[in-house]
Amino acid sequence: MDRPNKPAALSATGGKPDPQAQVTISQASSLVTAVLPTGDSVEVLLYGATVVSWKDASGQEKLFVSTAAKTDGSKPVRGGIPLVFPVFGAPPKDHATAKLPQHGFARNSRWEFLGKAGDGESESGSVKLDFGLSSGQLDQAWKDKWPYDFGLVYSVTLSPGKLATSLVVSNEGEEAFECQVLMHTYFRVNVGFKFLFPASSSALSFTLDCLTNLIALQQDIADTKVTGLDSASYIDKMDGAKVKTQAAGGISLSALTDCVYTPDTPPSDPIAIVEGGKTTLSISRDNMADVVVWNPWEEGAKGMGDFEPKDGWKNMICVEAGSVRSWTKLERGDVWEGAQTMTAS
Ligand code: TA6
Repeated sequence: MDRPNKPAALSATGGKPDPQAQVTISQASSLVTAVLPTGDSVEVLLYGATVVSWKDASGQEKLFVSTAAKTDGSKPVRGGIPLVFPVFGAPPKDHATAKLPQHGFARNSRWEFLGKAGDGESESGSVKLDFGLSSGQLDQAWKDKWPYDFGLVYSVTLSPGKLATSLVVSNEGEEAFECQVLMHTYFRVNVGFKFLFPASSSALSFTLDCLTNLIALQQDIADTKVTGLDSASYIDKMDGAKVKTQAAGGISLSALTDCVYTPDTPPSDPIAIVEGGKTTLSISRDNMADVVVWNPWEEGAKGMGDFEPKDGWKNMICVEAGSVRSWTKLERGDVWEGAQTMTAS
């Protein structure tokens, strides 16, 4: 007899024996997992349709998830890719979203798994997982705070070395509404070591130099840059929301950073995360003009009960694609779509 809650293996091609992706859903944790024949994998929690893991073929995790993150629905997941809708940040007092919590309700609602791409709907060797959230299935508590008829379809597409996420927002009602969308991606900054060959002559000093270099050169956020935003206008939320222009040479972080960039280059131009001089990830956008760069730093991490380990801020950076600096107004029947493609180098 089958053991209870045994994950049901759902072949992405209707059970035909082929090397395509394997998709499983575990009813207990409502977690959808897809694994490609290459070994690349993605895990999506139905709670918030939150991507909580993206690994490349070697099994290297690309996303940061706090070890104290709640995944039981008691609060939004601290890490992965929380979805921000219909409002980014603290809602304005004089706006229709005023009664909603920071970042809206999408990341703390239960979505439904709509299924996986069948044959022909995705490039070979990739798999598309679709998730849905609509006003019809929204908790009454949220509906009371934001009474509009909407539909969301969130697609997570895994292909070798890439993960794409796209959101389609539709106005299903008679009344127009305004919204903001953001994919609040927490990227891992991998702890690693840069070895610098010491120029020492004697064996003893060579050994000492090696040790010194080893200790001194641990890579973390201090060795990380974000490129592709040079000369972009940005709002510095840590400096009175002043509007500034990004200097050339990329963005290095040395303190709590919370900036909303609106580059005037095409969204398809990649934003890159560069660790120790090597590009490890690039993000291209579609129809999402803004990019938020955030790191809570030591003080921010200390202040978040669900942020662990407390020095984890050294090994993560949020680079968040979104449409947040203005409102998108959807009239009856209007549809909006925004997407990001993350490519591991
Ligand atoms: O995206 C950056 C930000 O808006 C920061 O201001 C910080 O609040 C972060 O999101 C996390 O917000 P949360 O509501 O998840 O604690």
